[in-house]
Amino acid sequence: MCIAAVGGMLALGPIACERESGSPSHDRGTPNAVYPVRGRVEMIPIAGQPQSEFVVHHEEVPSFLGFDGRVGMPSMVMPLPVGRDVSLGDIRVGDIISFDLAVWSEPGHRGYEARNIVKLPADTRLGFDMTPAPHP
Ligand SMILES: [Cu+2]
Repeated sequence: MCIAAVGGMLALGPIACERESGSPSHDRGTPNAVYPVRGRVEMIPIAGQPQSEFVVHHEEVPSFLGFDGRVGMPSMVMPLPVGRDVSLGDIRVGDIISFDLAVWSEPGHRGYEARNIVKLPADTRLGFDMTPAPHP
């Protein structure tokens, strides 16, 4: 899957980057796979600002099957097209969310989008946040 590193934070050389993967979805039919994912919102698209987009720091997705056949997607910060019928509603930067990552993997129709975005409790600990708890 195409992973556009945000702010140059991530070295993602080995991950195949498909230009088409982030294109907005229309009626692409049933996705080839849907992965439940959790993460923290890093950016929210702002109306009138085409550069803004929905960006999530997501946890590892161990079962993810990449377009290049690789299994697993590491935790990373990535822009996510949002499903056409999905409203971000009251989702804000910093929110912890769960969502379904829908993936279309047929050559020529590849793409992905976030669906079923649900806000999780603010104290939800994500895999990449697992620092030792302070001693009581
Ligand atoms: Cu990713």
